[in-house]
Amino acid sequence: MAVERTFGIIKPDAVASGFTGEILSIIERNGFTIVGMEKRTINTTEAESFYGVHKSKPFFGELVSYITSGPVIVLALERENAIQEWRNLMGATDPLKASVGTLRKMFGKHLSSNATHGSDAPETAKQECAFFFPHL
Ligand code: 3AN
Repeated sequence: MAVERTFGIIKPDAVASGFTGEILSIIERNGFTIVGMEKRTINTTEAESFYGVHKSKPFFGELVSYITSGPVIVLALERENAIQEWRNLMGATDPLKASVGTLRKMFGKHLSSNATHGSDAPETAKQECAFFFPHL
């Protein structure tokens, strides 16, 4: 299987709790190469655009205010089958439902503060990587 690229975020709750190093270490142990990484704060305009697909959802406002609430780590990750493997490593969206050993189980707090984000398909991986890493 060919090497694939995906996009990830270590979200504000996980960064604020001091889990950045541990999460990066788990990412590397799971065979991902970090090809892009930046610590930055996402502004409201960027968040509304990034989460545009969720605009009509009742939790959109919560999502935007949360992701802009503090520094995050944005990541471009490569490995074979990266998109699915990164989602497997993150676990279910709701940390309470995530399997043991997944990042959201270990580091997530609840549905909105769920520690990490990951692209869900090849098109979104491409868009999200281009959004945060236009030079890659
Ligand atoms: P995932 O990030 O697992 O692909 P999505 O795309 O369904 O999940 O949702 C995007 C983000 O919106 C999730 N990461 C989560 O933080 C948040 N979210 C999803 N459902 C809810 C909800 N019912 N209430 C609050 N936040 C939610």
